[in-house]
Amino acid sequence: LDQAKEKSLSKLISKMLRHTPEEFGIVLDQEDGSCSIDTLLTAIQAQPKWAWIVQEHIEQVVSQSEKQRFEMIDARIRARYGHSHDRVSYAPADPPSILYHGTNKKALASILKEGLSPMNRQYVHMSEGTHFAIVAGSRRGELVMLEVDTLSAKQSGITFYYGGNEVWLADHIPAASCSVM
Ligand code: HQG
Repeated sequence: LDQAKEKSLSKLISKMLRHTPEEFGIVLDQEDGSCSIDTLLTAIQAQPKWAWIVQEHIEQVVSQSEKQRFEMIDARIRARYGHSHDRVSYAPADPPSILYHGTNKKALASILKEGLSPMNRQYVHMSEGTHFAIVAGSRRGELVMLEVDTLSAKQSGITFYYGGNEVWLADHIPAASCSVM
């Protein structure tokens, strides 16, 4: 796969494993959000544009993803994070004292008032380093970087979950635990 095709296939797999599996006849495991690689492959091949895809192409997308969006375990595959519908359950975990969330200027006033909400996803996404937060926040306008004080969030009763590869998740982050960098 060349880079453009790899990116485009990665987007299709994200759609299938994070957002609308039912649209592709995929049923995800309710606990971990996985399906068998065969199921995913069959669903991809059913798209006329992608009829030529084989398992190695999926493996390439999984291994080349800088963010390690997907995880393959034995004969199964899942998105590590980012789900909009099927809620994947994670074990609670203890985050570093500071996490980063990149957003855009237009969202700032609302975030500073209401805190961070999952919006169209199942969880708020934060990262351990600034790199992925900058990438996330730069997608929709002028970047604003927020620092999340995880200790203060925990004291307000927030549970943190680890999605893997520096990505942390929570149901909500109170405004009082967010500060602009
Ligand atoms: C904002 C990508 C107004 C929030 C990324 C964000 C990430 C609020 C947007 C992952 C708000 C939601 C997730 C509030 C939050 N008022 N706006 N109260 N609370 N927001 O895409 O974190 O490449 O659902 O700041 O890199 O941007 O797909 O979340 O701007 O890791 O693998 O509402 O998705 O990863 O946007 O991105 P998103 P996100 P992938």
